[in-house]
Amino acid sequence: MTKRHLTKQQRRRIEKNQAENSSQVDARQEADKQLSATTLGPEQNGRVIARYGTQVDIEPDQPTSHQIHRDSHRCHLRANLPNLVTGDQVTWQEGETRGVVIARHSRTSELCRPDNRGKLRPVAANIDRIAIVIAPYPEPHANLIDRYLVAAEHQAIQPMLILNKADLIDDSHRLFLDQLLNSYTKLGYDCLKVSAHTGEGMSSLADYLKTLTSVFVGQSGVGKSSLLNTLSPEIHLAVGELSAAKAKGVHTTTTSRLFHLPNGGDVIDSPGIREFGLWHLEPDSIAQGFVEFRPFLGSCKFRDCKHNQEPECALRQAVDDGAIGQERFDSYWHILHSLEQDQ
Ligand SMILES: Nc1nc2c(ncn2[C@@H]2O[C@H](COP(=O)(O)OP(=O)(O)OP(=O)(O)O)[C@@H](O)[C@H]2O)c(=O)[nH]1
Ligand SMILES: [Mg+2]
Ligand SMILES: [Zn+2]
Repeated sequence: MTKRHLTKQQRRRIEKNQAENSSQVDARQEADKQLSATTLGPEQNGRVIARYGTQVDIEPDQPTSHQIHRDSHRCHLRANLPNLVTGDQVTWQEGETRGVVIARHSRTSELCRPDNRGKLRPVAANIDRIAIVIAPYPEPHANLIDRYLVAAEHQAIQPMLILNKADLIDDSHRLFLDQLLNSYTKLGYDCLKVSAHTGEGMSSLADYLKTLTSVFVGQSGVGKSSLLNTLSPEIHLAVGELSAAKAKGVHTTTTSRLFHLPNGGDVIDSPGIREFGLWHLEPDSIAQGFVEFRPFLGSCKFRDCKHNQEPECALRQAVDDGAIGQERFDSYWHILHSLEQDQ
C-alpha cells in the first residue's frame, strides 16, 4: 500500500506476523485431524455471529429456540477456508464439543478497513446499513464521520447517523450538534437523535432497524453497546466509563458480535476506533465518496484537476456558490493530506 521502503522494525513485524499466520494454519490442520476422528452432524447453513481467534460462534439458519436468543455453537475452521467475519453465511457441521465450518458463502456486502500495516481487512459481512454513532461526549469529529461516509459510499453500503446521549446536550453545544445533523440530513443521510439512558427516540430507532442488518460503528464511548442494551432487554453488554481526564471511551467492546432485536432486525456491535484510515483509496475515489461533489466531478477545466489552485475548478466554484459546504471541502482536503503523509 505505502510507497516508502520498509524499516527494519516493520520488516521484523511482518515476518513475525507471517510466522504467526503459519502457526495458525498448523493449529487448524491439527484441529482438522482431531475433528475427522469425531462424529459430526449433517451439513447445515448458518451465520457467523462472532469470531474469536481461530474459532467462530455460529448460529443455525433454522432457529430451534426463541427468535432473539438462539443457541450458538463454537466451531473450528477448516484449514483451507477463506477469512471469516461476523455476518458471514457458512455451511457447518455440529460436533460433540466443537463444530466445524466447512465453507463460506459469497458475501452481498463487506465493511472493510485497513489494519495498522495498511492491509484492507473485512470486519463485517452481509450488512445493509452502517450506523455511525456519535455523541456530545466524546466530541464528534466531522472528519471521522466523513471517513466512515466515504468508506460506506465506496463499499456501496448505505450509511446513517445516530446521535446518542441526547440527554447530555446543553446550550454549550446544542447549536453545533443541530447544525451537524442538519448538514448530513441535507446531504440525504438518515439521522436520528436518541438517548440510550432516557429512552428518547429509541422506539424510532428500533423501527428504523427492524428490517435491516446493521453495524454500529464509531468512537469508543459513544454508547454503541448501551444502545443495544436498551434496544433489547435480553442483551447484557458490558459498557465502559469515559476516562475522566480525556472524556474518551476506554475500548470496552473488543469483538464484533451480532444480536437480534425484539421487533426484528439484526445489529452488529463493533469495537470503537480512533482512526479510520482510507489509505486504500485513490484521491478520485475519495472525492466520489463525498456525495455532493459528484455532480461537479469531471467539469473542471483540467481533466487532472486536483481542485487546489487550478483555474476554473468546478468544485471550488461550487464551494463559492454554496452548493458544497466549506466544512466538507476542508474535510476532503484533510483526508487527502493525511494520505500524503502516510506515504
Ligand atoms: N448520559 C448518557 N450516557 C450514556 C448514554 N449511552 C451510553 N452512555 C454512557 O457512555 C459510556 C460508554 O458507553 P458504551 O456503551 O460502553 O460505549 P461504546 O460505544 O460501546 O464503547 P466501546 O465499546 O469502547 O467502543 C457508558 O458510561 C454509558 O453509560 C446516554 O444515552 N446518555
Ligand atoms: Mg461497546
Ligand atoms: Zn477541480
